[in-house]
Amino acid sequence: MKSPHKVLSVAPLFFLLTFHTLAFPAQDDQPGTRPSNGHICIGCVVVVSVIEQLAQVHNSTAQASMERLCSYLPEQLFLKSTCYLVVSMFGPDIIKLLSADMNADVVCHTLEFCKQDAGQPLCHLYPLPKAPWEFTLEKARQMVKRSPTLKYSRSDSDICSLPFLVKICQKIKLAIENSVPFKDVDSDKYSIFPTLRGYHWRGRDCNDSDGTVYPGRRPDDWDIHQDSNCNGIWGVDPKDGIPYEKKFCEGSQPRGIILLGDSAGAHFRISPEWITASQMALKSFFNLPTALTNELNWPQLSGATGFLNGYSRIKENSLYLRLRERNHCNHRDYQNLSKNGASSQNLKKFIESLSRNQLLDHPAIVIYAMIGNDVCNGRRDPVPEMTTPEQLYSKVTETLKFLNSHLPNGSHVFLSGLPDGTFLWDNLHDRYHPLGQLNEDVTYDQFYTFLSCLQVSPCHGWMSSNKTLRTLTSQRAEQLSDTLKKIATSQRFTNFNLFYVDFDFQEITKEWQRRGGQPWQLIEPVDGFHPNEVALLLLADRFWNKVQRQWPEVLGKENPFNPQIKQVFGDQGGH
Ligand SMILES: *[C@@H]1O[C@H](CO)[C@@H](O)[C@H](O)[C@H]1NC(C)=O
Ligand SMILES: *[C@@H]1O[C@H](CO)[C@@H](O)[C@H](O)[C@H]1NC(C)=O
Ligand SMILES: *[C@@H]1O[C@H](CO)[C@@H](O)[C@H](O)[C@H]1NC(C)=O
Ligand SMILES: *[C@@H]1O[C@H](CO)[C@@H](O)[C@H](O)[C@H]1NC(C)=O
Ligand SMILES: CC(=O)N[C@H]1CO[C@H](CO)[C@@H](O)[C@@H]1O
Repeated sequence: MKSPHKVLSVAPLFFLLTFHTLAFPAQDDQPGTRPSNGHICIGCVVVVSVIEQLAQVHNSTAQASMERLCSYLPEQLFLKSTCYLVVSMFGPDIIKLLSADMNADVVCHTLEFCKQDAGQPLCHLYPLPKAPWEFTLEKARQMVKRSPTLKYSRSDSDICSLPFLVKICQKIKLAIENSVPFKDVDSDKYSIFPTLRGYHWRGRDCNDSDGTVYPGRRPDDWDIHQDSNCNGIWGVDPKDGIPYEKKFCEGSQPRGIILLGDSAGAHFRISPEWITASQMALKSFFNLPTALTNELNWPQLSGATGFLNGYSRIKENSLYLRLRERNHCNHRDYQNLSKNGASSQNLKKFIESLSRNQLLDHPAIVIYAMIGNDVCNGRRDPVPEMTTPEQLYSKVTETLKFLNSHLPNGSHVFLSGLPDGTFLWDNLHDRYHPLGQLNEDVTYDQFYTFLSCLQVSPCHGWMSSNKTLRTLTSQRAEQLSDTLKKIATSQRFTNFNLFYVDFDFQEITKEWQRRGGQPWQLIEPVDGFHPNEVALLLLADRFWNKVQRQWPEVLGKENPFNPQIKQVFGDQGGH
C-alpha cells in the first residue's frame, strides 16, 4: 500500500524519527512505513542543510552549529542524547566537507545516506555544483577516506541496524513502551493519555477503570451517580431532586462527530521552526516530542475534531467545538479516526476502531474525507497506482455498509469530494521552500522534483512540473468525486442519511483572499502539500455553513439550557 506521509515525517530529523518509526511497529504493519533509502536521504540533506545554515546565521564553525542544534533539542525521547551521538559519529566528516564548501547534497552522497542507483537519475535538492558531479563526489570521498564512519554499510534502510546505534534504539524503544500504556494504543478504548492516539484523537475518558463509561453513550440512569457519558453533566439538582442530565439534556438530541480521514484530517504537520536556521532557538523544538508520539499529526487542532486553540489565531472553530457550542450535552463526543496514508482502498484496516454502540449510544455525524491518497502516490509513474472509479465505488459501498451496521439510527454520513490539487503547483512552484529562504536557492519546484526523484513524494501527480501529469491527476480526482456524488444520490441506508459535499479549496482560497491573505499561506510550508490549520478551519467553516443552510436537522437544535449547564458545571471538566 502507499503510505506517502510517513515520508516527510522522516525528513527533518531522520535519525530521531527512525527511532520513532521503530517504536511504533504495531500501528503500521505494512512494509514501506519504515523509512526507505529516500527518506534517509531527505533526512540527511535537511539536517546537513540546517547545520550549514546555522553556521552561516551565527557566523560559527560547523562544529559549533552542530552543538547548537543538539542543545536546542529537548531531553524527552532521548532526542538530545541521540543528537550528540549522531554528531560524534558523523560530525568530523560533515565538518571536513562543509568547510571545503561542499553542499548538503554532496555531503549526503559522500556519506552514502543518499545513493544514486544504477540507471536512476541523480537526486539533488540544491543546484548542482559547477564542477562535474563525479569529479566533486570523488574529491569529497578522498577527503573522508580514512574516516571510520564509512566502514558501515548503509545498504539496509533501517538506521537502527547500524552497529553503534542498535543499543540506543533498543533503549529508546523500551523507554517509550514503559512510559505509556503501549498495549492500548490500537484498541478502541478511550484514553486518559493525550497522545499515542489517546484523547487528542477522541473525547477523553472520564473513568478509565469502567468500560461502560465513555463519551457519546446515552446516560446510564440519567447519570445520577456518575458521569457515564463524560460530558461533565451529572448528579441531582438539590432544589428539586431532578437529575441534571435529564433536566438539561433530555430531548436535546445530543450527537457526536466522527471523522474518517487521511493525513489532512489528522492535520499532518512538520513545524517550519524545526528546519529554519535563521529562527531556530531553544523553544523551537518544545513541541517535537508530543508531535512525534502523535505520528506528527495534530488532531487536537484539526478542522473537524480540534478542541485547542492553535497557532493560527483565526476566529473559526472546529466542527466539534461548534457542535458543543450548540448543545453543551455534546461535550467530548468526538472521534478522530484519521490516519496518515489512508485512502478508500485501505480504510477497512482501521475503520474497525470506530466506537459506536447502536443501542447504547447517541447518533453521530460521520465525515468521510479521504481527500488525497486515492490519486496521490510517490511512484515514478503515479497514474497506474491511482484508484479507479470502479474500485472507489465498491470500497465506499463496503464502508457504508459497515457504518450502517455500527451507527445508531438517526446518524448522518457525509462523503467529501477530492480537491483539485493543481493549486499546489500554481501557488508554490516559484516560491522558496523554508530550506531555500536563507540563500534563495531552493524553490518548491526543486523540492518537489527532489521528492519525486527519490520516489517519496506524497503526491507526485500534483507536485510536479509536468503539466500533463497534473491535469491527469485532477481529472482522476474529479471522476472520483463524481463517483462519490453518485453514491450519495443513489444509495439509501436505514440508520443514516447520506450526503455529498465538495472539497472546495478554490472557495476557501477566495475567502482567504477577501481577508487580505495569499493562497500560499493555506499550505503547510515544509511539505508543500497539506492544507494547514487555517485552511482546515476555513473548510470546516464552509462545511458548517452549508449544512446549516441545506440540512439543518443534521446539526440539531440549539440547547436552551446551555447557560444553565455553564452555570452549574463550568467548563464541564475541560477536554
Ligand atoms: C565571522 O567570524 C570571523 C572569524 O571568527 C570574523 O573574522 C568575521 O569578521 C565574522 N564575520 C561577521 C560578519 O561577523
Ligand atoms: C469509576 O468506575 C469505578 C467502577 O465502576 C467506580 O467504582 C468509581 O467510583 C468510578 N470513579 C469515578 C470517579 O466515578
Ligand atoms: C430509524 O428512525 C426512524 C425515525 O427517526 C424510523 O422511521 C426508522 O424506522 C428507524 N429505523 C430503524 C431501523 O429502527
Ligand atoms: C508527463 O506526464 C505524462 C503523464 O504521466 C507522461 O506521459 C509524460 O511522459 C511526462 N512528460 C515528461 C517530460 O516527463
Ligand atoms: C483511523 C485511525 O487512525 N484510527 C485510530 C483511532 O484511534 C485509535 C486509538 O485510539 C487507533 O487504534 C486507530 O488506529
